[in-house]
Amino acid sequence: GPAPESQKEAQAWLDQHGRKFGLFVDNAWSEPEGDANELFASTNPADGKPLAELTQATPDDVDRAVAAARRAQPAWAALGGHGRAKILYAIARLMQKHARLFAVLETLDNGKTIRETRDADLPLVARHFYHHAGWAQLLDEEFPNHRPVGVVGQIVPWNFPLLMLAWKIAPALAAGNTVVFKPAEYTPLSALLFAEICVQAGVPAGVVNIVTGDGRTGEAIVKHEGIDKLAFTGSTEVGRLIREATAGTGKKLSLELGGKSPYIVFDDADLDAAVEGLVDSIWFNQGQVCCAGSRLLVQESVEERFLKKLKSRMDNLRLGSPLDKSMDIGALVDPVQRQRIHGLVEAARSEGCEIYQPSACEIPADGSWFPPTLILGASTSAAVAQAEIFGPVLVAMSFRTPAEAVQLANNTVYGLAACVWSENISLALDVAPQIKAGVVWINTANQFDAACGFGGYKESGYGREGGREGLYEYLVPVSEDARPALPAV
Ligand code: TXE
Repeated sequence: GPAPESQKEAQAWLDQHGRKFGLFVDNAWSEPEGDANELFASTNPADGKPLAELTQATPDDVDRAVAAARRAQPAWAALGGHGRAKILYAIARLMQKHARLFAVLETLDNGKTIRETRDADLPLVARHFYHHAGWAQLLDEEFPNHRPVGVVGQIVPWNFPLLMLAWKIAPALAAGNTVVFKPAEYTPLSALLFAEICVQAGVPAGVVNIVTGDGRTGEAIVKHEGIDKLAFTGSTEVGRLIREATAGTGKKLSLELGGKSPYIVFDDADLDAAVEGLVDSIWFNQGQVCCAGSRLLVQESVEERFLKKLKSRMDNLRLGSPLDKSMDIGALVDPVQRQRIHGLVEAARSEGCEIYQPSACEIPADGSWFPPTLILGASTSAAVAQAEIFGPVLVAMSFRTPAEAVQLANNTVYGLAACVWSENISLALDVAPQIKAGVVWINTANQFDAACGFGGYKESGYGREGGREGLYEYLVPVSEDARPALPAV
């Protein structure tokens, strides 16, 4: 597993806070045991044991956080791009310096494997801050006719707690906004450690405010009149509620919601590489990934061969303690999710589908786990073929022609991502643009880059995160008369 020092450091950090956390507003912690607040627990999903107690922020707390953000915003904007860049670079460096501690804490709180937090989440987080420090520096030159939106409310889910924080906070700060940020109730810890990084990096009071709590806190942020923009990643249902709640308010909004992404394998694909890509696509993070390749569409002529290879690869996946760096599959975030996934798989079984799960896969006695699962023989309209399962469950279907592959790929209310595998680049390049998805990967999967806009079509939401496109979400055009006069030459 990870170096024992990092594990000790994570426990020491929790102990240092008495395993009880208040809210982080105006660069200060509130008392966790105020009269007005309930506490809630965050548990380690790998063993079901509580890690810490957190404060459920009330509408009054949100009000206090928004007021702090409002007070801080003009000076943060006036600091200018170079001033903000300096601080964002400092955050990026500190995230690298403390990457091990963050990786362990994230693994404890979320259940995802240490290999992923160490090799994917943390490097991507640091990269996101570096990238946006660069943008802050270029802002005055590249966006001379824009200004920050103001105060941004940001709400994220539990599947990539820290990475989603970086996707939200880095561009917002680069563009001169201040934020009220809410992590998911299952996974609040890394955001609270991040609060301390902000102080160390020199982020002025009120620029980053972190409030913990469940959907009630989220709702208070969504409805607060002092918020100019909302950025949300999470379920399609809550996305819909937020759209309704903000209709007619003039709040700017970006939504990154669910997916049911197709993974298309043509008969001329490098099948072994495609199997590896699929392992990454659907079993990375236990399939709790918005862009997971959860629908395999394989050309009929290679279907049997491909499924045979896939099943034997599944037999070699190792499930177990997320802190053990030889594990491929960790724990699911919460028993509620396990129950949901179990229900969907059992419904498919009772409808006559074949359910394949590696026989050697042992499920630990405690905690919330689900084995890697392949479903065969589902109809295109079955719940498992249409609903976002958000677990380690792949549904396989076959097609005969490229046209049929495109038709099946688009047979979904979602449009977040897709993969196309073929050694015929003309075929791949012909098929890719016909798929309605925010990103289409060819002969690869899960390539994320801070410079590249990520986001959806259809019910997967709108707005992009990352790169130049992502910055526009945090800026508004200035009207002609508000533009500063050009300096005399
Ligand atoms: O998501 P929620 P849940 C999907 C996935 C999963 C299902 C349920 O299918 O199984 O959603 O997950 C906050 N106003 N995805 O219930 O509720 C909440 O506190 C404002 C896909 O965990 O959407 C958390 O911070 N905020 C998705 C955040 O919204 C509210 C990732 C997300 O939680 C709120 C997560 C409200 N009324 C789940 N209610 C993806 N595609 O990335 C809750 N929240």
